[in-house]
Amino acid sequence: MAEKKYESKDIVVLDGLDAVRLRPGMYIGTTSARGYHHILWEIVDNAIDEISNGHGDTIKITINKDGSATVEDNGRGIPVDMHPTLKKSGVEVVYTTLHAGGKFNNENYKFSGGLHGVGASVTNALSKWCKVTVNKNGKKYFIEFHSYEDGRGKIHSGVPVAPLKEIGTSKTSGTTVSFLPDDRVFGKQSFNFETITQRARELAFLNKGLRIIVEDENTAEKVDYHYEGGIKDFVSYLVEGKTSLFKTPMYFAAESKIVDLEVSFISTDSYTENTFSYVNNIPTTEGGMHEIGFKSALTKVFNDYARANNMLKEKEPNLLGEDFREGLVTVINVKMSNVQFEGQTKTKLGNPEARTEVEALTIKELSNILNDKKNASYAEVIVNKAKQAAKVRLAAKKAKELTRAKNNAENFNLVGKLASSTSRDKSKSELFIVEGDSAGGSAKQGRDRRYQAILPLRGKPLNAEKKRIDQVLANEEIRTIISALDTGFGEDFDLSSLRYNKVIILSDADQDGAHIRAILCTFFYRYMKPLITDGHVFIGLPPLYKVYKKDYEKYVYSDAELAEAVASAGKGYMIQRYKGLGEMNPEQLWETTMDPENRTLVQVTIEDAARAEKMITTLMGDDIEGRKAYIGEHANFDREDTFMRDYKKID
Ligand code: TSJ
Repeated sequence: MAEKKYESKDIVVLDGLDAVRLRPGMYIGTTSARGYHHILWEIVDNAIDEISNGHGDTIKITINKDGSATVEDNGRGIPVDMHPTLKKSGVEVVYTTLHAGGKFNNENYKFSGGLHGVGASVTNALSKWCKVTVNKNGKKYFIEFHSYEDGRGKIHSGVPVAPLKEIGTSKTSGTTVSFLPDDRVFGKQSFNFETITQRARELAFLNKGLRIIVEDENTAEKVDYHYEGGIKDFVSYLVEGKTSLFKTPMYFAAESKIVDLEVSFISTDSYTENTFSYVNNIPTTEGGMHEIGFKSALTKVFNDYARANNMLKEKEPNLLGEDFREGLVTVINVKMSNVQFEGQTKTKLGNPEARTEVEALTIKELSNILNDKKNASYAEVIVNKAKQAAKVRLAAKKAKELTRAKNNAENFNLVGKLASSTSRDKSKSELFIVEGDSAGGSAKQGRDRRYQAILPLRGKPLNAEKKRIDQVLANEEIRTIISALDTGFGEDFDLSSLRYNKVIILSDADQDGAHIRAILCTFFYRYMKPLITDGHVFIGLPPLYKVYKKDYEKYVYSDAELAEAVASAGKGYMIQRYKGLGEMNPEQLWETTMDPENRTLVQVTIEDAARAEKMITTLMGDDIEGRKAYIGEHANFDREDTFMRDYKKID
């Protein structure tokens, strides 16, 4: 057989948009719910760029009845004139050319973000249709794009139905875009109001003055976010329910050729620090150069202040950064060009110039603020708290050494409490932390002892949010958990020594149970964060009811399911309600809650640190009313139970 010749004419050049369709993951990461919303944020980003550069002030996002979304701004309107070389209108260029748009041109916009900066054309390529209306120059213009199948199995993506057309007059200016994500790409999905409002609120905080409205036409739900204080309001929002040591958050803004910087922080009576940083509206969860620059400036300015005001004696050593940051809640908002993201999740700012710029600007602004006698109380609160923190730091170091020695001695004590598993295979092994001795006993008898270890918890472990590390360690339940996991904690935490692949919290379906879950998750979040971020923490769901009669038995996990079970049971059924795990015998507990074949586990994940933070504060902080309301609303412990956002249901 003759070899087929491979010639230039055989090389397929994929049209830009068709390439997007072929490999959507390359452009939007995933076609899951996250990707589905990503194509919305691509559009919203464009509107935000226009507004943050001084044109317009309002964005409206609408979830329409047909599943499409509409984004509208009151900016200048996308340019409608003919592109000189491409012979298309500006709108058409933006929508059919990868990486086109004002945001790729530094002359139009000083800095411009975009989640990944792929542009509106990606949204167009992955939509069934896309309609753009531009109000500009007293006129109204319209263009529609569609993705269609040509009858030979090929899908043509994001093709204009007709060139841009003038369709009327207009007294306003702005851009309106509607699009329907294509189910041939995304499957059957829909826009989620909560997901959209959460991010919309964050964007409103990060872009002072921006008004962003979100409406769901299906439910008539509507929110309207607008923060004149910007990230200062963000900080106040984050510490609602905490005890603040300042009247209002500290705030400064500064600009240079390289960065626009905005910082706000407040001191609270908590013992942990929380920094939320953003670059071009993107959360930098892994931190990076801007955070490092801010932190070293903060340490320098406050140490200088303490020395100058005789709060640190000559022979006393400087306080550490961590001392000053104890209890501090900080938001850092940076805008800059040519950002480089690094790190495991590409959320760490790598640009070295961000470090030097943020450091220099912070030193200048913060020193100015502290030099003003009016602000003396801010500085004093922080320095005094830092001095206290330094004292405790030294005490904690001693306590830690002590605990290490003690824990070794107590390991035999642990033997009595922990029923270990027999297999050495870590990947299959699970640790159940079980509320109460009686449920613990049932779990020990009912388990698969090869892979399942049981640790019964007697009292409530203490609230990690409110305690210093030495007090946390003084608690026996917490020490028992640390010993059982074998990972160490805090800075010494070492995930590779983790003895169990899954750590499963089993507590009762009542408020006490919810509280225990919250306490344990808070402890893990504060002192063993990778345990959560690496997906090792789960919540086991026990049944709420058993519906049964002769020859029929069904366990029911939520009130919603109960009616169904009753209906399928027919006449003469009985209902047993389980108030606690302790009411189940070992076989029942195994069957309903522990057996990997039958059980439902919910994975605890933290996608959004700011939100998890807020939730933990509400659950664990001083705001008892807020906590009650929260638990009442969310922790009724059926299958939708949410302690932190984005539980993933597994098993
Ligand atoms: F993503 C998008 F392109 F579809 C889109 C763009 C979606 C939405 C809702 C808004 C926008 C958008 C773009 N709003 N405003 C603008 N502005 C411009 O594109 C623009 C306008 C005028 C000039 C100028 O130099 O006169 C320059 C630009 C980039």
